[in-house]
Parts: sequence; C-alpha cells; structure tokens
Amino acid sequence: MKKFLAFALTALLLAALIPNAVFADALKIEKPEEMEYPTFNPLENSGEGFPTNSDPTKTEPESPEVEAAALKSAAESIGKNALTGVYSFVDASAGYNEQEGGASLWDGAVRTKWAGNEMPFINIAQLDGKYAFDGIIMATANDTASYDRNPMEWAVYGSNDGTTWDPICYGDDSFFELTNLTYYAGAFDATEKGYELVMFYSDIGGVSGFQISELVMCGERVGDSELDVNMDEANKWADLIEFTPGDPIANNGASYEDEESALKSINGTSINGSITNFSVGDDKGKTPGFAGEEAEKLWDGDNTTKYCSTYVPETSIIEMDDTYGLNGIVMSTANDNSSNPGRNPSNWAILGSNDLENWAVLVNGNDSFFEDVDYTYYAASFDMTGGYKYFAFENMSTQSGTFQLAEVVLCGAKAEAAVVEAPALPGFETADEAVASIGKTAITGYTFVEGSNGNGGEGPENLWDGDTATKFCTGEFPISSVAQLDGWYKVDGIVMATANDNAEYNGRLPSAWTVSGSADGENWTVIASGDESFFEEANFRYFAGDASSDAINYVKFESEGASSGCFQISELVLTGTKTDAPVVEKAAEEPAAEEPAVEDVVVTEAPAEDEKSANTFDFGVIAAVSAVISLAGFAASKKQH
Ligand SMILES: [Ca+2]
Ligand SMILES: [Ca+2]
Ligand SMILES: [Ca+2]
Repeated sequence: MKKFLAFALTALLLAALIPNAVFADALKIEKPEEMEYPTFNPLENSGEGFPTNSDPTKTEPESPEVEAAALKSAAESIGKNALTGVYSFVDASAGYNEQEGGASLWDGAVRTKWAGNEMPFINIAQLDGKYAFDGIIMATANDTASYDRNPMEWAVYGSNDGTTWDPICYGDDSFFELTNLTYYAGAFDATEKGYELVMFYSDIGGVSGFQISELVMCGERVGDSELDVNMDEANKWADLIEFTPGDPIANNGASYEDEESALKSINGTSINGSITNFSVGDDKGKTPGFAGEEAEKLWDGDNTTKYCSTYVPETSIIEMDDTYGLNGIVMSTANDNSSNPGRNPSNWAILGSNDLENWAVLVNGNDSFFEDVDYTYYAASFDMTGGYKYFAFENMSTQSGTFQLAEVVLCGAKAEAAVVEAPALPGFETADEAVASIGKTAITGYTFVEGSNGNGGEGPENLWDGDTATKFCTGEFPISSVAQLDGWYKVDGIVMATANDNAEYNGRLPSAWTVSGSADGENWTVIASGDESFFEEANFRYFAGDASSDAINYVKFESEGASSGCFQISELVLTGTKTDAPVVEKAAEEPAAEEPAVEDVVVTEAPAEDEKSANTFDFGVIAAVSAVISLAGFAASKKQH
C-alpha cells in the first residue's frame, strides 16, 4: 500500500509539474530541417478555383466582400468549416523580403503572400485551441499567373509539442492552377485527434520560386490551447499595442500644402526634431512596409516619402531625447492617395509610454481626418498631455486594406513624465493575499478523493493542488469534487481562483455552486454558496468569501454548470482553525487524530476504507516539492521500491 501510494504520489507530482514547466518557460519551436512526406495519395481539389477578382489578370482582390465570398465558396465546395482568425504565426523559412514573410500565410488576406526561395519551405502557426482537421484551403498569390511558384509537392503536419509532427494531408501542384489570388479547397478524412500547431512543408516549390498567399485549415475545435509558445522570439516585428479608442478627433476644417502652414494653423511646435530613435528595438518597433516605404518614413519631414503597408496593425514606435507632452498633430497624405482611394488610416491612435509596456492613448481618429488627395497636410490641436519618452503611431484598419501615410508631425513641449497606470486586476494574485484580505488562516493540506469527469488533464483533482496553472474544466454537468483535509477544522472562509483563460473565454464560471463540509465524507452540510458573481472574468485571480462550519474533515465543491456550457476554475482553498476530532464512534476510526505540523506534511494517506487510493497529494506541497524533485530523483526513488 505504502509503495503504491509513494509511486502514485510521485507520478502525480510529475504530472502536475510538467504543465508548470511549460508555463514557466515559453516553448521555443525549432523548424525541422527536413520532413518525410506521408504516403498519402495527392489531395484533389474540389474541381474549381475561387478567384477573389473577376478579372484574373488583376493582382489585387476586387473587394473585401469578394475575397470573403471566395473563401466561403471554397469551404462550401468541400462542405467543410473554414477555420479563420485562429492562427498566430510562429516561424517560417525566410521570404524574399520582410513583407513576403511567413506571417502572410495566416493573416486572412490574399494580397499578402509568403514567397521565397529558401528551401525547404516551412511555415508553422499556433491555433487558439486544439482542432481536428478535415480539409484545407490555400490561395495562389498576386502574380502566380506570370510566375509558376505553386509548390510541386507539399504536406501539412499537426503537433501538440512542436517536436512530434503527425501528417495531416499531402498534395502536389495539381491542387492549384496558375491563377492569381484564387482559393482552392480539398477535403480529407478527419484527423483522429486535435492539434494546436500546424506546419506547412514543401521541399521543392515551383519552377520560378515558391509562393502562396493563404492557408486556411478546415475542421472543428476539440479542446483548449495548452502550449505557451515563444512568439516573442518568432515574431520579428512589432507586437500589437492594445488600445481602446476614445472619441475620434476631427481636423481643424482646412487642409494645407506644407507642414509650416499646417503647424501655424494650430499654433503648434513640431517636436519631431527631438526623435532619437525612429524604430525602438529595431524591427520590434515597426511593422513592415513595402521596400523603401517603411515606418521611419512617417517622421522624416518629407511628404514625398511614405509608410505603405498591408500589415495590420501598422505600428511605428519612436523614442525622444526627453519626455514630451503633446498638444497637436499634423499628418500628410502621400503621393497617390487620389488614384488609390481608401488607403488613409481609418482607426489610428498616437500613444505615449515611459516603459514601453503601459501605453496611454493621447489622441485617436479615423479616415474622416483626411481626404483621398495627394501630398496634403491636415492638423488638429488638443489639450496638452503629460510627458512621454516613447510615442507610437498605430493603425488598425483602412478602407482598401492597404495603408499609406506620408507624415506624422507631433506638436508639443517638454513635460514631466506622466505615470501610466496598469489597469487594476480584480481579486488577488495569490491565495495568501486573498486569505489575508478576509483576515483568516488558510487550510493547506488537501487529498483529492473523488469527483465528476473533467477534460483530459483538467480533472477535479486540480482544484486542490495549490496551482492556478492546473484547472478543473469540463462541459459535463453537474460538477463535483471532494477532498479530505489534513485534519479537523472549523471553516470560516473560502477562496477560489479563476483559470488560465477565463478572460478570453467568458461564461465558464460556475453558475450555481456550493461548498459543503462533512465529518465522514458521506453526510454533507453546505458551508458556503454563490454563483458566478463571486468571481470576475479574469485569468489566474483569487477571490475570497465567507463560510462557516462545525468540525469537518472533508470538503466538497459542487456546481450545476456554467452559462457557456463549459465550466472552469483552478483552485479552492478553505480557511479556518484546527480543532479536535469530534468524539463520535465513526470519527474514532479515522487515522487523523494526530496531525503533523503543516510544514512536515508531504502526503496524507487516503483513509483506509477508501479503495480508490488515487490522486493523493497536498496543496502547499507542490511548490516545495517542485524545488527539490527532479527526473533523476524520481528514477532513484522509484528504484528503491
Ligand atoms: Ca496572406
Ligand atoms: Ca515622409
Ligand atoms: Ca489547480
């Protein structure tokens, strides 16, 4: 019995530690050098292509509506569900240039392509969950009709660890035709399991290089994302600065031929001469522009040079020689806005920061600030802001899908550095803080006894392990999870924590829950109850509340469900004071009369009559054990038995 318990404990601790390790160090995914093609028959397309422009010689989609309709028709031609908007680019073999890099394969736009000549052609993306796949849609690029760059042989693989790749589908150049900007779709038997990483692979390309503009998998979501992939290493250009725009600013009602008259109209003083770095962190400070039309061109005092890009968002982060406040802005259209309408920024902001982490929106606007005319300045003034060392221009969209702007002139003066407060998070970061907020003492020793089913690796035992990175997550209702305490307690409070992604997936909080206490694990009394309002939709946050009980040795969490159809929380911790076992016949059998001090507790043996003997370990022990345990130590301790 002891031997089994020790083994079960160690195995469980390891199971609990592995996801910790993943969370602690973001996974860096290495591109494989070479893949073996699967021995599948080449995938046939559905028999036709779906062009995004009615004129096949055109190198731009006709309109966003036509582009969306083409993708929809492609998916309908194979009767599958196109998975759009779920990809984060991880890594790829190099494109011909920055704007033809790997991220273009997953951005939902055929006007951006992944094109290069570095073989093999490998491109990896992470999806926002695990998906089972049953089809693939790919699109040719803007000039495929002129250059045969369709891959002669290719395959797509799936993975959940970035190391082991399972083949998903295989094809050759018969999947495509030599067309511009056209979607092709093919269906295959659904994969048996779900994947959150996909890799496109081709070791050959076409006659004159390699290019495709879009890859959209088809299938169904079957689980949550579990990998913390190191995107920071992978993505070479600027990260998104998230902002909530205020009321859009209007220009002052006029337009100007030169910067000087525009500045004069708002009585503004340009501070652009005090910019010391035109792209903070090199490529991290800007999203790519077309060759010679990069983000730095926004700030060069010359409206014959422009920043032109099809990336979203367009971002340009600059550094000043000191902290400056802003009280006005002047911007100029570029050389050919009149012949290319819809390129003015339609959701733009100027943001300020002193740490490159916390950003304040200083002014924002839309494309009504401009007209579709060439080489024309517009101006607006506003109240002086606090001082910032860094400014960012960011634009989220344009009417045409292509962005261009010739100049951004910041107006202002030196000012004291402003403090940008990080938004306050609800609840508490740690169980200790939550427990302290209600002035109680945490009960730290829990042994999981039994519960209702959870998703794979997301079972009821995760409520009691002291780790918010492990959660109880399920769509099977009602929910229950029982644990035995490491002694007898009178409970006076409860603390519960949300999980890793409640902020992203709302409606998973328990809609009607109770916490019950018991002396014998059979007869239960409710000691606390509530609904989702006990929590907030935030990640990894603890919330505290009242509870009250007589002396108990068991605790049970129950809930009827969650409004989204999927429930999750990560932790339940009771507070209370240790007490003697009640003097009743039943309790005398319990091996819990002599309680070790909490610091000494490593394992609480399951009650003798509990035949399950499963999942026995303690809250509060994980951190201590994770510091000392190692795989070698595990092997050694296993050998001794
Ligand atoms: Ca694209
Ligand atoms: Ca310029
Ligand atoms: Ca947990």
